[in-house]
Amino acid sequence: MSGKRGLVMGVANNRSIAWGIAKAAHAHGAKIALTYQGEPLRKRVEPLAAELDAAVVGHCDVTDPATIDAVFAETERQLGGLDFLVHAIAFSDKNELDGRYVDTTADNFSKTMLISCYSFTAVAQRAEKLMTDGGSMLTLTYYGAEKWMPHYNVMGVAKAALEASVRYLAADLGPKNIRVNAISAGPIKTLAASGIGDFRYILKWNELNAPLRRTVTIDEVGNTGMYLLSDLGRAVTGEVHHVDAGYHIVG
Ligand code: 0WD
Repeated sequence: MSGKRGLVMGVANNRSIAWGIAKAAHAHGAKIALTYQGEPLRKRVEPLAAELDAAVVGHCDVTDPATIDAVFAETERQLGGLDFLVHAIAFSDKNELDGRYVDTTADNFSKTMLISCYSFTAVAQRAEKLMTDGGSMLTLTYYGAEKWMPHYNVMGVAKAALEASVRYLAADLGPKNIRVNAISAGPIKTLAASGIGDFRYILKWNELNAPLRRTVTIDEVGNTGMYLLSDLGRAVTGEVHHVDAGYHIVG
């Protein structure tokens, strides 16, 4: 990763998957830029950025396109261009991540799709312009895109669309040597995960049933991210790679 410049979006705190990826990229020599969502997260992200000597390129709320434009302009100013992009952003109304999918409201359906799915396309549009020498884009998904999972509900539908968009983006951007992949991570206790009903039970279930008989860590997701973001994975695009202790083969 030495000499590579990357924008990592979705660090909320030191438990975030995005933080696991940022740490690994830094350890392998990359120059990182981080965004934050809103003032309260700025206070958490700034000290984390300092640990990695990372640039903080501003507030980004993906529902506000002006903030997306602003952080990409700042990234270009501070890093001069981009070699990789990490999108680790998702949101749905907590009240609808419990109970039945059939009760999803139109409002929350649209919001979940916009923040958890379309935002990857929105940031890919901006990143493409900065990846003048090829590049690698990575998003985060979950097994609930492939199979019904308790309480994952509309987020599962959004992740299925996100995985499809990985394939369409990979086809569009491949001729520019820009690769687009996803990591399907096993459950990890983060801020976002705490909104999902019965999450502790889901963790325990994975621990008991995954082939490796355990759950995964943000550092393990980060290390796999290095394969997809670096030249080690230079022939890999349009892929959804499971980092889940093997749960997807049994679940
Ligand atoms: O078990 C898990 N934790 C898994 C997470 C398993 C498989 C996949 N994932 C995915 C999530 O769905 C998400 O896409 O990994 C990605 C990162 O999630 P995370 O690391 O689990 O969660 P967290 O540390 O909370 O980071 C997600 C962040 C937000 O945090 P909060 O908790 O404050 O909502 O996404 C960002 C925000 O920083 N985010 C936004 N960023 C810009 N604009 C927005 C928004 N509108 N909404 C959320």
